[in-house]
Amino acid sequence: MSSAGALAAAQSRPNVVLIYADDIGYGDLGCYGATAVKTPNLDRLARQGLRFTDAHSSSATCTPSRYSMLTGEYAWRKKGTGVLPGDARLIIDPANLSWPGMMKQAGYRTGVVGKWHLGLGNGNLNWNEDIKPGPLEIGFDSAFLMPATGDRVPCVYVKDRNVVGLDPKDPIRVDYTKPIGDEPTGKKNPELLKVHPSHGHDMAIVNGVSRIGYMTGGKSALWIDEDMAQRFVDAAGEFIEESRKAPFFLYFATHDIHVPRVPNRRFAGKTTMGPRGDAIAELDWTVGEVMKHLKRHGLVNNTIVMFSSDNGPVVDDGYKDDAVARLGSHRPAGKLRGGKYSNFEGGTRVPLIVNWPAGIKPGVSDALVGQQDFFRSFASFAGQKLAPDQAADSVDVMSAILGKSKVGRDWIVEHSRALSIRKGEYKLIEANPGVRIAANTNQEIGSGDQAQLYKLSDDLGETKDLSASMPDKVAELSALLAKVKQGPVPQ
Ligand code: NG6
Ligand code: CA
Repeated sequence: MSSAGALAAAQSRPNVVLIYADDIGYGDLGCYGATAVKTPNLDRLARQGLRFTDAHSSSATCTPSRYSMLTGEYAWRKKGTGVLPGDARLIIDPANLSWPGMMKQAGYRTGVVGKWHLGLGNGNLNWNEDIKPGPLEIGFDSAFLMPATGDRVPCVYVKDRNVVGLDPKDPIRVDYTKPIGDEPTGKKNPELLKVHPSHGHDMAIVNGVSRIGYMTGGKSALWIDEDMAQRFVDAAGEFIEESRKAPFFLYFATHDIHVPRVPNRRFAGKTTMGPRGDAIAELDWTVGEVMKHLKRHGLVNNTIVMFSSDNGPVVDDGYKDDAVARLGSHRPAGKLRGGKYSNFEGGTRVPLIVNWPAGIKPGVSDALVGQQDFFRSFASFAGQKLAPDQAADSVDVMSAILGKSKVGRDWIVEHSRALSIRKGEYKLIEANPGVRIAANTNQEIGSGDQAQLYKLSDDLGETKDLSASMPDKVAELSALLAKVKQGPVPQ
């Protein structure tokens, strides 16, 4: 296609905005059954769009889910894709086409705002110079990032390739192995903290919150947790404004509701659940603000807005923020067992809402879809051909995403400490001996000395292990899982 032809084709295409929340569970939103927190903006998006009941992040933690989603390759195939420290190198190979790179080829303007957590640079990064490779090298035209997580240093924003607001006379240093100089730490100086750790998180202190990792310098660039949601909304607004004439793809990854949960003052006390509930209220506000930005430019009708989460919920993830004490009857994973870090469904089955007034009829879909499928699905939607070895674990489920088909994937692999496989009504969790409940987070890992088998159609809560009575099913699913482990199996 000529470039003018490509442009004309692109102009008839809807924009794509993915709002990717952090640690939001299957039961954390009103539209998925929560009553202890109000999520009117998300509920509206769901009511006027398609709400999925069986959508999955690829993993039960952040980095691998994001890696799989952006590359279309299961993260567990590649070493070094576990939860990353804030000084990790970029784990996505710029030589391979990624989801944003494909969107760019299809004529979209591409941007990322928010949590990255996929590493930056090539190792030994100097935060005071140009930061690369990073999102701009894998196909994003613009970036406004939190480099890793809210609980990991460096606690600064990066715009495109530079730390925002950095004073060159006060350079940033980051170390994940030892304290730098005699800077205060959460461990030595708890009197300086406004939010205290419950486990880990006792290193560098920034904004009265101790984090993972040590940093010094960059004082003028340090973030203020309470302002973070606003900063991200503003950056998303800027990107939408700059891109309003082109079709655009925005990957907007919120910090909410990851720890430390320090929402803006205006959300404090919005729920009876303390900061975890208030962070959900802030997340819902964020969604409303993004919609307002789209509305201001008349873009709501022709934008596909998707909302999902990188992994299931966790209550105590390392800070004393009252989340356990004030949970009440709220069930963060809804009817599912387990949550973040778990091989039970609560680990990866997450909310997915897809809203496109011009193209999607409102409803509920039970189709099985994975976030790693977005890449191939949107490639087919945008008319981009992918070779079989590109995005090799990604399945084209676009007709399910658009509500034209009730059927998504045939089977899916879920990843936490071990792998699980889902096919039809059954789910197999491979044998993975070890503690059943993680000591600090009190999360059920899904471990077991033998493989476990559940029939989800009768037993969504995974309470009855059928492995002993159904050896043939165990063998069938184990064989499929073994095959997928060896390499991508198309479906
Ligand atoms: C864990 C952290 C937890 C969280 C998680 C990653 C400790 C004790 N716990 O190691 O707080 O940061 O990593 O979360 O440090 S994720 O959603 O980014 O995967
Ligand atoms: Ca997460």
